[in-house]
Amino acid sequence: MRVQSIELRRLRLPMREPFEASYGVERDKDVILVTVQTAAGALGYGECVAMSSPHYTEETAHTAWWMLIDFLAPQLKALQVTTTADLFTIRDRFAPIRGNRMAKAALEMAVWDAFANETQQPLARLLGQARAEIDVGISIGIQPDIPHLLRKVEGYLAQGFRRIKMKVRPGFDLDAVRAVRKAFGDVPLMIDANSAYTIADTEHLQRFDEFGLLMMEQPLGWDDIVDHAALQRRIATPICLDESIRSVDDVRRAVELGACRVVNLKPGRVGGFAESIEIHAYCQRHGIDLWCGGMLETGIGRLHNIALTSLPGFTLPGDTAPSARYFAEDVIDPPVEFSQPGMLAVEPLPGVASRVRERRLDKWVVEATRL
Ligand code: OSB
Ligand code: MG
Repeated sequence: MRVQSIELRRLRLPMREPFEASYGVERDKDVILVTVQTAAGALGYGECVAMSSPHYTEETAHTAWWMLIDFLAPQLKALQVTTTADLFTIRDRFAPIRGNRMAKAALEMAVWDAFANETQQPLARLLGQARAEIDVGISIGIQPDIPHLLRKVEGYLAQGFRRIKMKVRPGFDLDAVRAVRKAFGDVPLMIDANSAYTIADTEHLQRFDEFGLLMMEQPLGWDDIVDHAALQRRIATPICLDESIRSVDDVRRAVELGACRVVNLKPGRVGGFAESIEIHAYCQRHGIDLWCGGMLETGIGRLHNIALTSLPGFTLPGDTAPSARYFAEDVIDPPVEFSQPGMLAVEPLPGVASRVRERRLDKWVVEATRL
């Protein structure tokens, strides 16, 4: 397979409801789609998970756009891919460019997707698929008050989601968790603080131990592992790292330091599928619980996350919900739907191209360029 051209499109896709976390509110999905066309005419898609503002990590859709144009796409001009081993060399081509892993992931995943398409192999199988169905949980944004939260939790449990994650921040945390435990008992429950606390809040964070949470996701600094290690020594709740994991080396350092017992893997955050496969292998070797997170992706990123989650080392339900949880209309058709309550089928798709609805997608495009 030879890479012929790369197209970038920026979309503004309407969301059904705003999504609030400690870092801010997301109202529309601002997304870069990367399309790789091969010399034989196959298409591959990749979605950039960078958000419109740098409040989750430092990348934004705007910075990713320019990284892709100025530095990343030129590295793949006329790239030749014969085997999956060649797909792993994309990381080496990108290595001289520091950071910017969301921008890198969008392009790298588009090439994997194109390779699956051109060779007509299911993407999940290329990645190392071990199962045909995955179980999923839901991530609930910060709600205006506890009654709103309880109504949301009730609705998602009724739909069959296998785990509840609630976003927290100082002022919307202990009482909210207590109320959910009181109303719904022993359901699999966790919290995600998106770096809203500091090590000075250790005593406050110890108070979550009484609720038997599955884990506490990224309570401290977005780029920290040292304070997380100190906190983990003083709380019983397992810490899960999200923002501070950018690479397999980050996972190794975090595990060696004792900064986490669980890893949230988002392929779009760590530079793509090759890095994800290595993180998965590391976690399997070291008995670290692993699950696949989400970034409010369109159906394209959603199908990619589902394919990755089919690997055997994903030990806990991920955040990949059906399309309808976020979008009235998705860029793929049919959208991602439950195969049975709380489960998603890993379809044997040779890349996502056959599911993308190009004509529908057009109406959300705000900027486009071909490289
Ligand atoms: O911290 O996991 C996070 C969404 C956007 C940015 C960061 C996060 C999230 C979520 C929602 O928690 C995950 C999803 O449903 O896609
Ligand atoms: Mg998170």
